[in-house]
Amino acid sequence: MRITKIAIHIVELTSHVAYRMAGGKACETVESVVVRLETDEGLTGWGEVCPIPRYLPAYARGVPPAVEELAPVLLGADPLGPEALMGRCEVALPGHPYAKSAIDMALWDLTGKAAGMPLYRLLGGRQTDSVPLYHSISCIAPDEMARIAETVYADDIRQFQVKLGADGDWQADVARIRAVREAVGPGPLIFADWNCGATALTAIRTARAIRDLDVMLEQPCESLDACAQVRNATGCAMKIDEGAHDMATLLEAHRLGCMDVVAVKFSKFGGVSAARRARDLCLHLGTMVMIEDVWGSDIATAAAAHLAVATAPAYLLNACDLSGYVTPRIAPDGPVRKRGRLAPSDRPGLGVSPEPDTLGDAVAVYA
Ligand code: 0XW
Ligand code: MG
Repeated sequence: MRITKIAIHIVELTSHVAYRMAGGKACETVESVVVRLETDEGLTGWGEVCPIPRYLPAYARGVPPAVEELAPVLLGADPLGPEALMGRCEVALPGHPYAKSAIDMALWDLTGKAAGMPLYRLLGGRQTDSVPLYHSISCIAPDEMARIAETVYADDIRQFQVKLGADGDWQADVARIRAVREAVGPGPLIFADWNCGATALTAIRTARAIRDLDVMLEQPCESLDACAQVRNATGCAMKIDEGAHDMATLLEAHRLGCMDVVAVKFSKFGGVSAARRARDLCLHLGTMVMIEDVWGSDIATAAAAHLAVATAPAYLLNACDLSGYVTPRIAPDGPVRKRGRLAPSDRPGLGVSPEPDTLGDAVAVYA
């Protein structure tokens, strides 16, 4: 089988609820990049990457030039066996993991379709029917955040991400955490996410003010050293997100003792292949994982569902139904939240059929 055509589509995704984070980061309407690979045997593979502006060293408009650079490697190549082809892409263009993420995802979709198997089977096999989800709550007024928490609690969500720091008021952040904990009661998991936006001092003061509550902290500061300082000073369990994006940073966070949980996001690491390797290292280290991406719609959500069900449930904290936060749905047959959980399709590959009308015309085609 040979790749005969690469097409890139850009779809604007708008959040159902205005979504704000620390440091002025927001994703009210963001561009998601869809990569479509076509083959001489009539199969089509789909990949998606949706970088939130200012979130990571990644931007949507950076994807098409990277794909153009890699087109000579991809066109005419055998797509089956994504890691082999991605290795050649790494030689041709080192780095740019977020752009490669969409290509690698599309190669896995093709490999699954060629094998006639759902992706989870190629990733080692299904270890569970469905996986738990968390719900991420935008950094807004504490009572509004509590209302959102109550609504999704009624849909059986038991893990809550409370965004902090958007207004630079640490006492408001204390109120946010308290309001959500009060709304959901003592059992559910809460992670308080600063998205790198706090100093160690602010994060320590905030965490000490809620020390009577059971709350996990998430990526309070930009550097892993500062995150470790917060972890040591507060004794609170910590999730590392932005700071762990390759094998070296995973090992560093582990060495510093600040990584109780880590977000394995496809576009941080470079796709499904790289995320699977990262997951395996985390399980070896004894770190629990969340399988997701930065943002996106049905294609990225489907990929997360497949890798998540192929992950040992004891080490899988959750996955994220990104498509549930945004409109439009790129592929209405993609996996959706059901009773607080997510399950992948049993159709071959990712099992998603993107809508041509939603994708619109390709912004670039290589053939
Ligand atoms: C990347 N986000 C903003 C979207 C996902 O829901 C999780 C969240 C994060 O930073 O963890
Ligand atoms: Mg985070």
